[in-house]
Amino acid sequence: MSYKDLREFIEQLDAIGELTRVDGVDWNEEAGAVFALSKGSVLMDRFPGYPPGYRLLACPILHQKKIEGPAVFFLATNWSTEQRGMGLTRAWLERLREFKPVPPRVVKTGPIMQNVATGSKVNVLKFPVPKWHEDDGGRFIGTAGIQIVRDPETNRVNFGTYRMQVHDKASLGIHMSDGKDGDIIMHKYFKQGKPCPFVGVFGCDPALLLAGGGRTTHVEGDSEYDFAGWLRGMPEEVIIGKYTGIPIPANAEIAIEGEIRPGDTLPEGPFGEGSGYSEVRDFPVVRVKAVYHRNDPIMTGQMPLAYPPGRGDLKDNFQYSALIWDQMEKTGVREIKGVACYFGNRLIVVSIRNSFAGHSRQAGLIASQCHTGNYQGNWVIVVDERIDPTCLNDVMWQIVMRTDAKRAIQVLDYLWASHQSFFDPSRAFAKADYPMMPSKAVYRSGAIIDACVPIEQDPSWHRDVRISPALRDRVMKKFPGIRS
Ligand SMILES: Cc1cc2nc3c(=O)[nH]c(=O)nc-3n(C[C@H](O)[C@H](O)[C@H](O)COP(=O)(O)O)c2cc1C
Ligand SMILES: [Mn+2]
Repeated sequence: MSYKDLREFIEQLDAIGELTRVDGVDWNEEAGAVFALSKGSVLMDRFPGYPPGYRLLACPILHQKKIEGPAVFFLATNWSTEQRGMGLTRAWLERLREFKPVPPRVVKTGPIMQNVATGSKVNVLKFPVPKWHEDDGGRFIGTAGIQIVRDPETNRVNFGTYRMQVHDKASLGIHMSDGKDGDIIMHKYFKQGKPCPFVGVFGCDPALLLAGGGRTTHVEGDSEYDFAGWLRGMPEEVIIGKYTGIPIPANAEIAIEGEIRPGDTLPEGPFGEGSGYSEVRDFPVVRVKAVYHRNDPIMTGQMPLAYPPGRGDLKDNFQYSALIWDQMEKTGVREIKGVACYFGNRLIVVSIRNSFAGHSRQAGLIASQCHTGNYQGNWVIVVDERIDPTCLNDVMWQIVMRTDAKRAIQVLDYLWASHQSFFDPSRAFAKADYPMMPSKAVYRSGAIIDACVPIEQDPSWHRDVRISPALRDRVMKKFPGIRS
């Protein structure tokens, strides 16, 4: 079962009992709290001060913390498996390997053009844009949307999901972390002294959201559009934007065209992030030239939640895990048996059949440095094959019982970080007595815990203490009253 657009997807969510509907929520703090406190996806309507039908779908497609099982993911990807745990990651990895680009199809017009506003009529606050968290510095749109640019050197169309703060009705802050494709492309325009043409889509189908926010890699030439089309099982229909020449999803709900001018920045934030509030910094501004939307538009959005997880099982992010596994194999790491990511990918656990001296270290270094692992991949743990990375209890046992700290831990420095990193070297550099660009000084250290038993260690030393299957069977038969 696929879906043509967000509206069809919402019907499908409803049919499997994954949708809550709430009316009369205030955009100011209430929408965020309603999403955070409710199960799964929430469709909000009748915001005070807004016409009925101007809706918000808060949908945790890429938000593992709020997801009990993968049902919504299966719906969004038009795919499913009975597998769970490491089996689910492996199944998704196999599915990813079937990827064939499904490029978008250009159409003349579509529902997104039902309402068009340009010039002085532009007003992004005609939608009930939420102030998500109590201490956010303003209202944020595009927290689950796609933001599209075109590489001026290769013409490749790129999109990602980046939050946008509403500064005023025609100005939006754009928060692209250093090193994201979107950020790199924007700076190519700036180096040429040109503004960067920009399209923001603030309500769209989940295939686009998964392609945009999923930290996918793309081989040269492919666009996230090709991935979204493949995920959905049919090409995205797109309209070429009048002001930017950028393809806009024809069946999306809300979109804007605009540009980012070199040197045009405004203070952005704070915003509640996965790691806590990210504080105020100067970020580029999109000056909006046109707003398009369907009748009764549905914004898509979501708010990150962050606090210590408590006693429940920590859920692994199988989407990132499969990507890292794939990228590790593509660089030639042998005998990978499992990958599990936690807290996004801030903790990555890899299991391997340790096959030569140096193998476990290679696996750890590549996991920490491949594209999807690199960004915020603060901690990497490598364990032996018999440890299931989706079971953190066993992973901890391996570290505590089977490693020598001095040998196991390798600290790495000057790694890819984000503006939401807890430790921020730019603060230390602010006092430097030579010219600095503090906003560029976003990097971090990281560590690998190589918890594999060293290959040269004789396995007969400290053999596992276990009850053999034969003894177990004998005793269970003889004393059936005991609990197993
Ligand atoms: C809900 C959601 C919100 C996100 N917000 C941001 C953001 O504000 N800034 C950012 O740099 N990345 C954000 N990301 C991550 C990027 O969307 C992701 O890394 C994407 O792959 C970047 O694409 P790019 O490398 O093509 O630029 C978000 C991801 C999700 C799922
Ligand atoms: Mn990209």
